[in-house]
Amino acid sequence: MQQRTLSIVKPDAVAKHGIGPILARIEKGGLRIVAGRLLRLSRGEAEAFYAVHSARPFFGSLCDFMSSGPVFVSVLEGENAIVRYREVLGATDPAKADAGTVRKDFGTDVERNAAHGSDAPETAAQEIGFFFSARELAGLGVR
Ligand code: 3AN
Repeated sequence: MQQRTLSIVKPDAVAKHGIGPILARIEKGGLRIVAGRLLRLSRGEAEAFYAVHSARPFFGSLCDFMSSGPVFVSVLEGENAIVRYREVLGATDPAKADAGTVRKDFGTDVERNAAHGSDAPETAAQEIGFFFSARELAGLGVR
């Protein structure tokens, strides 16, 4: 099943010059980058993006971190893209991530874990719409 998913290279990985290497792993993993942009989230935008976690104890710290520097947001497309990208990323906690995964190699801890990938089709659609318009994505899939 062809799917799209949202990727965010987080501020920690951008600061470590991780954009290029992480995009290379995405492409080596068989996923196509169909949209992408460097931007900095405001604190309010980070709160809106992570609204589902607003009751969690780490919410404030997570939003501070996500608005602390530039991020690279992109839309990835491919066969089972959601699960496939989460395999490229590895476990949420870099200490538990498999060797060769993005979070193992670029992450520091559960908060500063280098990159985000959507976790389900509904959240992927919502998260893609948070950053990209339908117009930006029209006609960009490679066939
Ligand atoms: P994932 O991003 O792997 O789907 P979630 O949905 O459990 O993981 O968590 C969303 C984000 O919240 C994570 N990417 C991580 O940055 C942050 N997070 C999760 N658990 C913690 C925690 N215990 N402390 C700080 N931040 C956390």
